[in-house]
Amino acid sequence: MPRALITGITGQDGSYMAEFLSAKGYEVHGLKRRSSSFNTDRVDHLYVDLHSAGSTFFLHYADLADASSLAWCLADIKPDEVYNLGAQSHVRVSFDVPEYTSDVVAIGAVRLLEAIRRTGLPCRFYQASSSEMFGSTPPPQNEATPFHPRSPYACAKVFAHQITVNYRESYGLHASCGILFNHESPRRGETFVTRKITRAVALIRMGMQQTLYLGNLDARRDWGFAGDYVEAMWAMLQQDSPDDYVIGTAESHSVREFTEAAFAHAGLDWREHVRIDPRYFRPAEVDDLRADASKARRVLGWEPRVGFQELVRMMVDADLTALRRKFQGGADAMDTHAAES
Ligand code: NAP
Ligand code: F7E
Repeated sequence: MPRALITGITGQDGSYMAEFLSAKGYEVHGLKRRSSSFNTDRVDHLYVDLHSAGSTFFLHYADLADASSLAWCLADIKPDEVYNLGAQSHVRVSFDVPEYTSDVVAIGAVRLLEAIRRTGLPCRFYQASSSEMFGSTPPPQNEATPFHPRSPYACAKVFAHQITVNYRESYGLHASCGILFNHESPRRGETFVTRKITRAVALIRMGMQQTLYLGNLDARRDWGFAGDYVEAMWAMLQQDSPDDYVIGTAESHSVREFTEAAFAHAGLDWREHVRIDPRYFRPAEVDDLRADASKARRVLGWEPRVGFQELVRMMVDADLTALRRKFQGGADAMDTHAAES
């Protein structure tokens, strides 16, 4: 039974990755952070009581900011494949906590790579690189496009990307980077723009909210479905040689277009509900991202299955269903997290 270790298993991608690998017959291990409240909602359905026989899903306490915890986990688990998906992944927040973001995203990757090198494990390594690294370089962006990062998050991702390439070249590690464009799902964190919109649409549709405050509506992103993208990550580690791949849909839409589509799907006119709040503007913006993922199509045989309209519908429907279920279940109200970014 192949064994995988996933950092960031409690996040959006980590949860889809864990499901995907479990279905392929892997023993799946994930690193989780100690938190004062439960942070395993996205993977709780995979958990089987450790006391029952045949469990193939395991969580371990560790942190990308804590090198010894990573080294111990690696030595203990001895994975065949390591997926480094853990990160402070919010671009706007990275302007508020640049040092922490750099520590976890950039130095966290070195800690993990160094632990692999020093333990001498013959495992394959996946690094979650980001289209944010392209920043202000115009689209379409592919593996040869120069990086021009526009945030502390993106700068840290460039470092993590380059150090992964460096460990591959220096030590012969089977280490690959997936340069993934934005990918979303009903499990997307509530403060990323797509989920913020679809969640607000559900609340407005149910008469529980009137107004949605957003920032820059002109920014354009290449939005795909997270469930499709974890398959590309896995495919990279199945290749004989490690390499780097751009993953995206090759289609871009503005935040305004996403907003319009999401409200329309719920029978609402977005102009009646959306207001601009400059506090959601960023000190430096990334205007336009659109992937040229032809290498992934050619080498990995990977293509996205879910398109833009289907993604919007999926997310709005999921938020409406969750809200209705919560109310039918008798809860007081849907949690309306105050700290949106
Ligand atoms: P996400 O939902 O924000 O999940 C991030 C994960 O990292 C969570 O499990 C989080 O744990 C964990 N984490 C945060 N700080 C950590 C630390 N100090 N030590 C260990 N784990 C830590 O992000 P995602 O959307 O799944 O993205 C997965 C990866 O792909 C990230 O590296 C992200 O930067 C990158 N990426 C994402 C996209 C995208 O569009 N989604 C595109 C390109 C690249 P908690 O649950 O405890 O917070
Ligand atoms: O912003 C604009 C905002 O926060 C998208 C991460 O997964 O993808 C993600 O980073 C756009 C930006 O994602 C609001 O200015 C307008 O132009 O959903 P987002 P992101 O910054 O693209 C990349 C590939 C990653 O690697 C990251 O980890 O939407 N926008 N109004 C807003 N954004 C937010 N969050 N909130 C607003 O109110």
